[in-house]
Amino acid sequence: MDIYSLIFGKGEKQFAVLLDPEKCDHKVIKNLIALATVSAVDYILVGGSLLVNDNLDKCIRLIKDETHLPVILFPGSEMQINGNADAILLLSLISGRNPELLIGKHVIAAPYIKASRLEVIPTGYILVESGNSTTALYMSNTMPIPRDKNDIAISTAMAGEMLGMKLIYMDAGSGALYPVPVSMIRKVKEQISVPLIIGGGISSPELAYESCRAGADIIVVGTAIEKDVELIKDISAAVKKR
Ligand code: 1GP
Repeated sequence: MDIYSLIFGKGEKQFAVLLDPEKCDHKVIKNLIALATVSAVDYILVGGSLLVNDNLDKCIRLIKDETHLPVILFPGSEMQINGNADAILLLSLISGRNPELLIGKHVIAAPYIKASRLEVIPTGYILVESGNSTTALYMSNTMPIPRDKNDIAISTAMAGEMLGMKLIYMDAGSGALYPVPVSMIRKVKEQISVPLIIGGGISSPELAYESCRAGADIIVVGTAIEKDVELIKDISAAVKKR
Protein backbone atom coordinates (compact mmCIF):
# COMPACT_ATOMS: atom_id res chain seq x y z
CA MET A 1 0.00 0.00 0.00
CA ASP A 2 1.30 3.47 -0.76
CA ILE A 3 2.02 5.75 2.17
CA TYR A 4 -0.71 8.24 1.40
CA SER A 5 -3.38 5.52 1.40
CA LEU A 6 -1.98 4.42 4.72
CA ILE A 7 -2.24 7.95 6.13
CA PHE A 8 -5.71 8.46 4.72
CA GLY A 9 -7.11 5.06 5.46
CA LYS A 10 -5.94 4.26 8.96
CA GLY A 11 -9.02 5.68 10.62
CA GLU A 12 -7.12 6.40 13.81
CA LYS A 13 -4.94 9.22 15.04
CA GLN A 14 -1.32 8.86 13.99
CA PHE A 15 2.00 9.82 15.51
CA ALA A 16 5.15 10.78 13.62
CA VAL A 17 8.53 11.36 15.21
CA LEU A 18 10.66 14.01 13.51
CA LEU A 19 14.38 13.40 13.33
CA ASP A 20 16.81 16.17 12.52
CA PRO A 21 19.62 14.62 10.42
CA GLU A 22 22.06 17.00 12.11
CA LYS A 23 21.57 15.19 15.38
CA CYS A 24 21.53 11.65 14.06
CA ASP A 25 24.02 9.14 15.33
CA HIS A 26 23.85 5.38 15.60
CA LYS A 27 23.22 5.26 19.35
CA VAL A 28 20.51 7.94 19.23
CA ILE A 29 18.72 6.23 16.35
CA LYS A 30 18.92 2.73 17.80
CA ASN A 31 17.42 3.87 21.08
CA LEU A 32 14.76 6.03 19.44
CA ILE A 33 13.66 3.37 16.98
CA ALA A 34 13.42 0.74 19.72
CA LEU A 35 11.10 3.02 21.67
CA ALA A 36 9.16 4.02 18.55
CA THR A 37 8.55 0.37 17.71
CA VAL A 38 7.19 -0.60 21.12
CA SER A 39 5.15 2.61 21.29
CA ALA A 40 3.31 2.08 17.97
CA VAL A 41 4.74 5.18 16.28
CA ASP A 42 3.40 5.37 12.72
CA TYR A 43 6.07 7.24 10.74
CA ILE A 44 9.57 8.63 11.01
CA LEU A 45 9.87 12.07 9.46
CA VAL A 46 13.37 13.24 8.52
CA GLY A 47 14.33 16.81 7.75
CA GLY A 48 15.18 20.21 9.09
CA SER A 49 14.91 23.87 8.15
CA LEU A 50 18.67 24.22 8.06
CA LEU A 51 21.20 21.47 7.43
CA VAL A 52 24.82 22.34 7.90
CA ASN A 53 26.26 18.92 7.18
CA ASP A 54 25.55 16.08 4.74
CA ASN A 55 24.21 13.62 7.28
CA LEU A 56 20.88 13.01 5.55
CA ASP A 57 21.84 9.88 3.62
CA LYS A 58 23.62 8.33 6.59
CA CYS A 59 20.71 9.15 8.86
CA ILE A 60 18.15 7.49 6.59
CA ARG A 61 20.30 4.40 6.15
CA LEU A 62 20.72 4.07 9.93
CA ILE A 63 16.94 4.33 10.41
CA LYS A 64 16.25 1.82 7.64
CA ASP A 65 18.69 -0.65 9.21
CA GLU A 66 16.67 -0.55 12.41
CA THR A 67 13.03 -0.45 11.31
CA HIS A 68 10.39 -1.10 8.68
CA LEU A 69 8.43 2.00 9.71
CA PRO A 70 7.82 4.33 6.75
CA VAL A 71 10.46 7.05 6.47
CA ILE A 72 9.07 10.28 5.08
CA LEU A 73 11.17 13.26 4.03
CA PHE A 74 10.10 16.60 5.47
CA PRO A 75 12.51 18.72 3.44
CA GLY A 76 13.74 22.13 4.51
CA SER A 77 15.25 22.67 1.07
CA GLU A 78 15.68 21.14 -2.36
CA MET A 79 18.92 19.61 -1.11
CA GLN A 80 17.02 17.24 1.14
CA ILE A 81 15.94 14.68 -1.44
CA ASN A 82 17.03 11.11 -0.86
CA GLY A 83 15.74 8.05 -2.65
CA ASN A 84 16.39 5.77 0.31
CA ALA A 85 13.36 7.24 2.07
CA ASP A 86 9.87 6.01 1.19
CA ALA A 87 8.04 9.25 0.49
CA ILE A 88 8.45 13.01 0.46
CA LEU A 89 6.09 15.70 1.71
CA LEU A 90 6.30 18.10 -1.21
CA LEU A 91 5.70 21.24 0.82
CA SER A 92 4.27 24.39 -0.66
CA LEU A 93 4.42 27.16 1.97
CA ILE A 94 0.90 28.45 1.40
CA SER A 95 0.83 30.69 4.47
CA GLY A 96 3.67 32.73 2.96
CA ARG A 97 4.10 34.83 -0.12
CA ASN A 98 7.61 33.76 -1.00
CA PRO A 99 7.36 32.45 -4.58
CA GLU A 100 10.47 30.30 -4.17
CA LEU A 101 8.73 28.27 -1.46
CA LEU A 102 5.38 28.19 -3.26
CA ILE A 103 6.74 26.85 -6.58
CA GLY A 104 10.33 27.93 -7.35
CA LYS A 105 12.24 25.28 -5.39
CA HIS A 106 9.79 22.64 -6.61
CA VAL A 107 10.71 23.31 -10.22
CA ILE A 108 14.37 22.78 -9.38
CA ALA A 109 13.63 19.67 -7.35
CA ALA A 110 11.08 17.98 -9.66
CA PRO A 111 13.52 16.07 -11.94
CA TYR A 112 15.49 14.84 -8.93
CA ILE A 113 12.34 13.72 -7.14
CA LYS A 114 11.11 11.92 -10.24
CA ALA A 115 14.43 10.11 -10.66
CA SER A 116 14.42 9.12 -6.99
CA ARG A 117 11.11 7.23 -7.30
CA LEU A 118 10.02 8.63 -3.93
CA GLU A 119 6.27 8.67 -3.40
CA VAL A 120 5.26 12.33 -3.61
CA ILE A 121 2.66 13.67 -1.20
CA PRO A 122 1.66 17.25 -2.15
CA THR A 123 1.33 19.12 1.13
CA GLY A 124 -0.03 22.57 1.93
CA TYR A 125 2.34 23.86 4.58
CA ILE A 126 1.06 26.56 6.92
CA LEU A 127 3.25 28.31 9.48
CA VAL A 128 1.42 29.66 12.52
CA GLU A 129 2.77 32.31 14.90
CA SER A 130 4.61 30.59 17.73
CA GLY A 131 5.56 33.28 20.24
CA ASN A 132 9.24 33.05 19.30
CA SER A 133 11.36 33.27 16.19
CA THR A 134 11.68 29.75 14.82
CA THR A 135 14.28 28.61 12.29
CA ALA A 136 11.50 27.77 9.80
CA LEU A 137 10.21 31.31 9.96
CA TYR A 138 13.60 32.94 9.65
CA MET A 139 14.73 30.68 6.81
CA SER A 140 11.48 31.02 4.86
CA ASN A 141 11.43 34.80 5.09
CA THR A 142 7.64 34.75 5.48
CA MET A 143 5.04 35.94 7.97
CA PRO A 144 3.22 33.25 9.93
CA ILE A 145 -0.56 33.29 10.35
CA PRO A 146 -1.34 35.16 13.59
CA ARG A 147 -2.58 32.88 16.38
CA ASP A 148 -5.92 34.67 16.67
CA LYS A 149 -6.74 34.70 12.93
CA ASN A 150 -8.68 31.48 12.49
CA ASP A 151 -10.37 32.82 9.37
CA ILE A 152 -7.05 33.25 7.58
CA ALA A 153 -5.98 29.74 8.59
CA ILE A 154 -9.29 28.27 7.40
CA SER A 155 -9.19 30.06 4.04
CA THR A 156 -5.55 29.13 3.52
CA ALA A 157 -6.17 25.44 4.25
CA MET A 158 -9.28 25.43 2.05
CA ALA A 159 -7.33 27.00 -0.81
CA GLY A 160 -4.60 24.39 -0.40
CA GLU A 161 -7.12 21.57 -0.63
CA MET A 162 -8.82 23.18 -3.64
CA LEU A 163 -5.43 23.40 -5.35
CA GLY A 164 -5.12 19.64 -4.98
CA MET A 165 -2.89 19.30 -1.95
CA LYS A 166 -3.35 15.93 -0.28
CA LEU A 167 -2.36 16.96 3.24
CA ILE A 168 -2.48 20.17 5.21
CA TYR A 169 0.38 20.61 7.70
CA MET A 170 -0.08 23.40 10.25
CA ASP A 171 3.20 24.01 12.02
CA ALA A 172 4.18 26.42 14.77
CA GLY A 173 7.81 25.57 13.86
CA SER A 174 10.41 23.47 15.59
CA GLY A 175 10.82 24.45 19.23
CA ALA A 176 7.80 26.77 19.13
CA LEU A 177 6.99 28.49 22.40
CA TYR A 178 3.27 27.99 21.74
CA PRO A 179 1.85 25.18 19.61
CA VAL A 180 -0.91 25.70 17.04
CA PRO A 181 -3.99 26.82 19.04
CA VAL A 182 -6.63 24.11 19.50
CA SER A 183 -9.40 26.47 18.35
CA MET A 184 -7.55 26.97 15.06
CA ILE A 185 -7.10 23.21 14.63
CA ARG A 186 -10.81 22.66 15.27
CA LYS A 187 -11.98 25.36 12.84
CA VAL A 188 -9.62 24.29 10.05
CA LYS A 189 -10.49 20.62 10.44
CA GLU A 190 -14.20 21.44 10.09
CA GLN A 191 -13.58 22.89 6.63
CA ILE A 192 -11.21 20.42 4.98
CA SER A 193 -11.46 16.76 4.14
CA VAL A 194 -7.79 15.89 3.61
CA PRO A 195 -5.75 14.76 6.64
CA LEU A 196 -4.47 17.50 8.95
CA ILE A 197 -0.95 17.30 10.41
CA ILE A 198 -0.09 19.38 13.46
CA GLY A 199 3.42 20.03 14.75
CA GLY A 200 5.67 22.54 16.46
CA GLY A 201 6.05 22.96 20.20
CA ILE A 202 4.10 19.85 21.21
CA SER A 203 6.04 19.02 24.32
CA SER A 204 3.70 16.91 26.44
CA PRO A 205 1.16 14.08 26.12
CA GLU A 206 -1.55 16.54 27.21
CA LEU A 207 -0.83 18.92 24.33
CA ALA A 208 -0.77 16.01 21.88
CA TYR A 209 -4.09 14.74 23.22
CA GLU A 210 -5.76 18.18 23.02
CA SER A 211 -4.56 18.69 19.45
CA CYS A 212 -5.93 15.29 18.45
CA ARG A 213 -9.29 15.93 20.10
CA ALA A 214 -9.49 19.24 18.26
CA GLY A 215 -9.06 17.47 14.93
CA ALA A 216 -5.41 16.73 14.19
CA ASP A 217 -5.04 13.47 12.27
CA ILE A 218 -1.28 13.24 12.67
CA ILE A 219 0.86 14.71 15.46
CA VAL A 220 4.53 15.44 14.78
CA VAL A 221 7.02 15.79 17.61
CA GLY A 222 10.74 16.48 17.28
CA THR A 223 12.28 18.83 19.85
CA ALA A 224 10.62 17.39 22.98
CA ILE A 225 11.78 13.89 22.03
CA GLU A 226 15.30 15.11 21.35
CA LYS A 227 15.33 16.38 24.92
CA ASP A 228 13.71 13.29 26.45
CA VAL A 229 13.40 10.28 24.21
CA GLU A 230 11.25 8.41 26.77
CA LEU A 231 8.42 10.87 26.00
CA ILE A 232 7.73 8.83 22.85
CA LYS A 233 5.78 6.27 24.90
CA ASP A 234 3.50 8.73 26.69
CA ILE A 235 2.89 10.97 23.67
CA SER A 236 2.08 7.98 21.51
CA ALA A 237 -0.35 6.67 24.14
CA ALA A 238 -2.01 10.12 24.30
CA VAL A 239 -2.36 10.28 20.52
CA LYS A 240 -3.90 6.81 20.34
CA LYS A 241 -6.22 7.36 23.32
CA ARG A 242 -9.88 7.30 22.29
C1 1GP B 1 8.72 21.19 13.18
O1 1GP B 1 6.48 20.33 13.35
C2 1GP B 1 7.83 20.04 13.56
O2 1GP B 1 8.59 21.58 11.87
C3 1GP B 1 8.08 19.56 14.95
O3 1GP B 1 8.25 20.61 15.88
O4 1GP B 1 10.44 20.15 16.96
O5 1GP B 1 8.75 21.63 18.07
O6 1GP B 1 8.38 19.17 17.92
P1 1GP B 1 8.99 20.37 17.27
